[in-house]
Amino acid sequence: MKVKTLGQFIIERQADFPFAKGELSRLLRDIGIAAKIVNREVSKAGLVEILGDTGTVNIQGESVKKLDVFANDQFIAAFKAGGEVRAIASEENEHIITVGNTNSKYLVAIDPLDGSSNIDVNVSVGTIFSIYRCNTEQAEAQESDFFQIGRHQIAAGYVIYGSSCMLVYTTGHGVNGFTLDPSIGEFCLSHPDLKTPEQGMVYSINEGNRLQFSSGIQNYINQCHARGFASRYIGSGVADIHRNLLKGGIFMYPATQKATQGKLRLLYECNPLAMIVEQAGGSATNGLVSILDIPIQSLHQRTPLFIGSKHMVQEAQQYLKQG
Ligand code: AHM
Ligand code: MG
Repeated sequence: MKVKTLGQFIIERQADFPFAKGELSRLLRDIGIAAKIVNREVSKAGLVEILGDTGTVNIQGESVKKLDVFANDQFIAAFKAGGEVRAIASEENEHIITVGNTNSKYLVAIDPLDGSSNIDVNVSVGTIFSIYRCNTEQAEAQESDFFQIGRHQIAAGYVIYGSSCMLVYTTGHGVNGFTLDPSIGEFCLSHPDLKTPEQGMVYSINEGNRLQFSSGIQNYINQCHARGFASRYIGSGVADIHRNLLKGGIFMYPATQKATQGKLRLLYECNPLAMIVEQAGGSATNGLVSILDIPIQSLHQRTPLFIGSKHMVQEAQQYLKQG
């Protein structure tokens, strides 16, 4: 069988952008390299007990960083060295990070390790990334340069550190998934032109919050029960949405009484996931409008999220209108 690596695929697809000079290709390649390094550390996470606790010094005399901090540092270092990124917005940093590449065209928004509460218990975690064009005239990018609707994303993707490591991305020309072959250290094309089923049999929501949901959502959940849908909730958004993308289903993180805007972040969680799911034929909404059309006013803005198979999201939205 002829294997196609991520690097080969990216170069092949550069023709999708007639005036591209290869910067986006190089940026995607940099993300792939950083993801491999993060994967290596994630898969060693269980050894922390043996090698030394987080915050202490391991047997090699290196200090052991928390994995989410490690992942953040790793991606930032890759963007800095790669030279294609003007500024970064990360879940781990209150403000944007400018990396000194004043001529580069792109901005990256990233959640370096999503679902990080799952690391200690050997459950999948992920990285989510989103790439925008930097439209500023000034050398130094500003926070407001990131305030673009999700529909303006140039590319988006995620990496899932699971039973295998996968990188899934889109540049607006369909979605492709790559699985890391550890024997050759390369991401290989495993899921070309991914399409999500229009209807699924799975709903994913933290039902522990049920009493805090609006009656519309409670009624939709009742409907899922009545139709015998399976409930699946890992608590790692990337893993839940990845499963539903492949098998069909809906993932919901609605507003609750405590979190009136929901929990998830628009810029580096919901927008990239929404672009991927829409590109695969699914939908993503906050209950009223498409996630990709929500105006953004702050880096860490939150939004309710309903994402997945088109017919399921449409039906949930009907219930949401009831209040
Ligand atoms: P994080 O970015 O702090 O890890 O939080 C995001 C995660 C998502 O991956 C997941 O879908 C959600 O939080 C789970 O939240 P909850 O524990 O409230 O159900
Ligand atoms: Mg997150």
